[in-house]
This record gives sequence, structure tokens and C-alpha cells, in this order.
Amino acid sequence: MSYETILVEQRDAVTLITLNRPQALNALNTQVLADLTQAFRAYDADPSQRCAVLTGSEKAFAAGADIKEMVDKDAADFFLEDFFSGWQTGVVATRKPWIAAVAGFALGGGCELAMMADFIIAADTARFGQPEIKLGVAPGMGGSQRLARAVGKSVAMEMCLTGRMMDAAEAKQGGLVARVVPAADLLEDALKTAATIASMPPMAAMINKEMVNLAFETPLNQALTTERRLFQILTATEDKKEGMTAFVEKRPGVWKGR
Ligand code: CO8
Repeated sequence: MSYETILVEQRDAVTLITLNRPQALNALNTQVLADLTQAFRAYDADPSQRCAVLTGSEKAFAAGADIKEMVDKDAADFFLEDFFSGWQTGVVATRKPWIAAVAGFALGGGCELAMMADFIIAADTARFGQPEIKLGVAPGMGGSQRLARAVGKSVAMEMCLTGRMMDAAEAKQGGLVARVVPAADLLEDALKTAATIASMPPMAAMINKEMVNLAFETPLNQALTTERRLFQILTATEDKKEGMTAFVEKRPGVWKGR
């Protein structure tokens, strides 16, 4: 498959997707969304691929939605195109796990894209922010909701109202990112983490992802019931039998993916 704005490679069972619009600090335009949608769907559909990493450049993960693409649109254009809705169906809908590896700027839509990932690993150079207010608008790809869930109301509100950036240390302290690593080690660390996830039974990985996401989308009682049902479904897989037998026999499991 060929892409205009991203690079995609497979490293064993890990798909590495790199945003590649350096001249625009990886600003997210319609073509980036189309390319990412195609790449994430291909990843989801390929049984040989078990985890993905999305990254940007040293300077910018992504500096936001493409302002030059939006500057001449009016409200009717945004409404009729249901602008930004494709991120939900094209990226968030990915069923297999994926990690955002963030260095440099992750602003506006860039911060929102990172927060769509299952978790974020940040370089010590990472800067997160929702500066849309300075453009006369507000987050439109989930930023106000996901940031508030990640770091709490006060910090999210302050960031959205002032447009200030949060550095990697603060992002770690606030729970926005799983880990901060030196910039030079970012990709290696993210790929190694992805390889660990890729070595797990794949259906269990997908269901663990679905379960954790329930915590942010569903009332507790309903989520607990769904967790039990999903657990019960996993007990019917061949990989459950293999995983538990391998433990008892003191050997590594060999996964069938079903
Ligand atoms: N869109 C388009 N182009 C961009 C963007 C962007 N978001 N960010 C950077 N670029 C371009 C610049 O225009 C510049 O291009 P050129 O060389 O042709 O002028 C090139 O990238 C390099 O950028 P700078 O020269 O500005 O680089 P600096 O190192 O000086 O600054 C910054 C880096 C601080 C990241 C700066 O580029 C910046 O502030 N960028 C914009 C950040 C921003 O505001 N992001 C939020 C965008 S809005 C959004 O994401 C969601 C909007 C929701 C709207 C909902 C409407 C319905």
C-alpha cells in the first residue's frame, strides 16, 4: 500500500507508523486522516501484526489539525462534512493495541491523536497542549474529554483556557503518559514495549484493551458485568488452555490467536 503522508513498516509482529509531513510539523490534514485510517485498518486486518506504534519526528509528534486547511472553512462546511468525525471511525475504532511514541510538540489535534492511543510513551522533549482557544476555537477531536479524564478537571481546564504546554515530567506526574524516556531511546523503548504486547495471546490483548476502555465509557456496575462476560469469553479460547497448561508445565505458551 502506498501513503502520501505517513510511512508504514512491519518489524516482525509490530507495525510502525510514522507521521511524515515534516514541512508542516506533521499537521493533521484530510490526507493524514485518510492514510492513518487505511494503515490502522490494514494493521487490524493482518493476523501477523499484534501491536502498533505511532510516532512523529524529533521536533513534532504533530502540531495540531492543519490550520491552513481550516482557515477558509465556515461553520456550515465543518457541520456538513462532520469535520473530525473520521478520527473516531478511522483511528479510535482500531481493535488491536497501539502505542503513541511522542517526541516534541503534541498540540491540539496532535495531543488529541496521542490520547487516542492505548497509552503514550513520551520522550523527555515532549510538549502537550490544547492551544485551540488561541485560534478562537476549542478541541474538536476529543481533547477536552480525554485530557480531563487523564489529568483531572483543574489541570485540563487550565490547559484549555490558557493554551499553555505541559512538559513530559508534568505529563508523567499527571498520568497523561505511561513513561518518559530520553529522546534518543524513544523509538527503541516503544518498539520493545510493543514487542512485549505482541508476544501476548492476541485475543487476550484485544479484550484487555476493550476492558480498560470500558472504565472511561460505561457506568461501573455495567462495566463490571461486561468485564466478567469478556473474561468468560476468553476462557473458551484455545490460548487460555495453552496459557494455563504452559504455566503448569513450566514452559512458554505458544499462541494460536483464537
Ligand atoms: N497547521 C498547519 N501548519 C502548521 C501547523 C498547524 N497546526 N503547525 C505548524 N505548521 C507549519 C507552520 O505554518 C510552518 O510552515 P511554513 O514554514 O510554511 O510557515 C511550519 O509548520 C513550521 O512551523 P513554525 O515555523 O511555526 O515552527 P516553530 O518551531 O516556530 O513553532 C509551534 C512550532 C509552536 C508548534 C508552532 O508551529 C505552532 O504554534 N503551531 C500551531 C499549534 C496549534 O495551534 N495547534 C492547534 C491547531 S487547531 C487543532 O488542532 C484542533 C482545532 C479544532 C478546531 C475545531 C473546528 C471545528
